[in-house]
Amino acid sequence: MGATGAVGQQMKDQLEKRGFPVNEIRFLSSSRSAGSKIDFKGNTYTVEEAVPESFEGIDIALFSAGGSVSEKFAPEAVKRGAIVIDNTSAFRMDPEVPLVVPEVNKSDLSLHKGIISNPNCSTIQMVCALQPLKEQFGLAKIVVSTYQAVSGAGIDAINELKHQADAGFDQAVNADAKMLPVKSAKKHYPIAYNAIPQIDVFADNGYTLEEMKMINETKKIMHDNNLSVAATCVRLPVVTGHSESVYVELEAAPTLQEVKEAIAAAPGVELKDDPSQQLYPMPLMAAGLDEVFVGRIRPDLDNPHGFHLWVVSDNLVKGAALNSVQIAEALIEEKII
Ligand code: 11C
Repeated sequence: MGATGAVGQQMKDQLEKRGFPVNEIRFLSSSRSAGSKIDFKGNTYTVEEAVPESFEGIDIALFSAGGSVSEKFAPEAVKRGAIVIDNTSAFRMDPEVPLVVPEVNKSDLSLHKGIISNPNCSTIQMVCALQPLKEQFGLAKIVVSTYQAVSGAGIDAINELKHQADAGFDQAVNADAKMLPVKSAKKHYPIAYNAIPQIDVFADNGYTLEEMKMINETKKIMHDNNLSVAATCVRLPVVTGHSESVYVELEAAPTLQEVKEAIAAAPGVELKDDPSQQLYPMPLMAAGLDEVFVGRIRPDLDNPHGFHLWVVSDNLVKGAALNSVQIAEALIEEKII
C-alpha cells in the first residue's frame, strides 16, 4: 500500500533483492497513482486503487501511504487475515501495537494483534547504534541532533530541492517553496542552500512531532520509560541519508576502545571511524546501502560516562523499507506467520 511512493519503491526493491518468498503480490495506491506500472521479478504489474477487498487472501501487507490511509485500510486488511506492517505514525504509540526494529526488540513481534509498526527513520538508525551500548554498558541519557534528508518528506520534496538548487544561490531566498518544513504548515521555506530546524508540526511543548517521535519511540522500542531522551531535528539540503550527532551517557564508564568494539560487533551496524584517514560516515556514501554507519566516536571531555557519536543511514532503506521487510522476514523466521 503506497507502492509508488519513495518508500514503496524501496520496499519493492528490498523484496526483490532479499529474495523474499512471494507467491502473489499486489501493488496498491490511491486513485491518483493507480494505473502506473511496476516491474517486479521480471513481470510488470499495474498498480491498483486500494479498496478493502484488495487485502483478501494477503498474508503480509506493507503500508507506507500516510497515516490516514493506514487508519482507514489497516483494520480492513487485519479483518481479512493479513498482518499489517505499517510504516506510518498512525499506530506506533498504541500499547497494543509492537513497534519493532528487529536488531533491538524482535521478541515484541509475538505480541502483535494484527498490526506491527515500523518506527520513524531517524529513530531506527539511532536505536540500532545505541542498542549494543545499552546491552553492554547500560543507557542513562541521549541527546540527539539530526541532519535529515528531504527524501524523508517524500518525492515532491526531493523535486523541490532539485528545482531550487538548479535555480542557484542568488535565487535561494526567494525560491518558490511549497513542501517544507511540512506541507500542511502555514509558512514554507526554501531548503536549497538552507537548514530548517523544523520537521513536522510543533507540539504544545515546543518540540516538533519528529522530535517527539524520536523521544517516545526510543523509550518504547528500548522498553525504558525512564531513559532520558532529548532531540532537535533539522532538515538539510541532502537528498537521501539522515545523519545524527548523538551524545549518550552510559551507566558504566567504558573505554573508547570498548565502545568501538561494541558498536563494530552490532548487527546491521558498521563502524566507519578513523580520523587519521578522515574516515567517517556521510549521507552521500550511505545512500542505497543497508547499514547504519557510526563514526566520530569520542569520549566526552568532562563526563567519563559520556560519548559522542555520528550516526548515518539511508532513511528510505534501513529507516523504512528494509526495516519493514526485515520485520516480515522475522515473522517467518519466528514462525509467527
Ligand atoms: C522525515 N522522519 O524525515 C520523517 C519521515 O513518521 O515515518 C518519516 C515520518 C514517519 O521527514
